[in-house]
Amino acid sequence: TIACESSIGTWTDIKTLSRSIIRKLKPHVFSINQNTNIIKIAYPINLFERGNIPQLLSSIAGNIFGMKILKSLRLEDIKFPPTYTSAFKGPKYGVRGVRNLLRIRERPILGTIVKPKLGLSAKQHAKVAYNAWVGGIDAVKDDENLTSMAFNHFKDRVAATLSKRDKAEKKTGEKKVYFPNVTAETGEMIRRAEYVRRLGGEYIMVDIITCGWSSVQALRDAELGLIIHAHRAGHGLFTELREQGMSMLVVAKLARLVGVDQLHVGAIVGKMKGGAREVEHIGEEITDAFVKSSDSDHILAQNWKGIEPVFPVCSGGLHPGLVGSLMKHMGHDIIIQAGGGIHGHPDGTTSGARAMRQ
Ligand code: CAP
Ligand code: MG
Repeated sequence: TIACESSIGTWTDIKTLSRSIIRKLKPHVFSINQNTNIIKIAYPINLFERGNIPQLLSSIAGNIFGMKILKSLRLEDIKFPPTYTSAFKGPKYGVRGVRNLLRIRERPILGTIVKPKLGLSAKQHAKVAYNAWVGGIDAVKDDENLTSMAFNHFKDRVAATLSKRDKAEKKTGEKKVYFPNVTAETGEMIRRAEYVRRLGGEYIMVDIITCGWSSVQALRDAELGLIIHAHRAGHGLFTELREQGMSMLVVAKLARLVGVDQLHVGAIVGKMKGGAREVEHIGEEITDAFVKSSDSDHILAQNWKGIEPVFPVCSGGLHPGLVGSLMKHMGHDIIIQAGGGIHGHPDGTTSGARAMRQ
């Protein structure tokens, strides 16, 4: 039923379905494991429009999730052939581009989220950002629900914060970056991104789940010359339950296809859910960093030709005391972010940033 509803079938035999359609487009259920309840289905490539994520999801993660015949269903993974991945641009910058811009070769990139999430004025926001940068943080970002607010307009905040970035660079002699949250209706989002570019920003941040795949793809395809930081707020709506929904691994693969440069994947030791195995696995899949012959072809299959790796972001409840154990799991090719773990330092943001850098 899953294969059928997701491709050419429906609940009953239909006179309009010819033998030739069946021959060309029928799916193949090639593995059913009755112990694990894992089912693997192969679909002919012509069932899918190249470059169209909504069409892919309407097919294999569409009607079938609402059908009475299934008690529960979870989409755990998708493997794409090169003919499918090649229709997408993927990240413009990815791990390489970010490291080149920041001129940081070995260590993890350090970021902070300005806190409180909401409430500071544009000027106060810029000041907190400055304090974090001069303490040793590389990147400052807006929080996921900070867009253009009555008390903190997007344009004012970007102008004030980028001007503080210039000052922080001058003071420290290091490259500093700011990820303004452009999340909004697609047209407005692109206009906000263009504004960031005009003011000399190199980055934007977007909430990929709440904006939606086509909106994020439009942002990437606008070719604005900006690095895209992807926040995943809301993914838990469908990734949390073990027996229902869609895995974060699938989200990460789709995010890589549409072309975000860095993506929140979980922090294992922090405040958010997500076990070590799951988070490490997502990290491996989007960076291609650990392509080992001892691993299953599953990981090797991720070596998408011509598509840059995504930089994994570990965030949520982190503080200096957790950096060691986080890096034991994730290695050094990560972006580590701490909000509360920096601004909660008893001596304030600059000391928190310094502690994090140390
Ligand atoms: C972290 C954060 C991020 C979470 C999201 C927050 O702040 O800004 O949104 O990291 O989770 O608001 O919680 P703290 P994930 O450092 O103060 O926790 O990265 O798992 O998507
Ligand atoms: Mg946040």
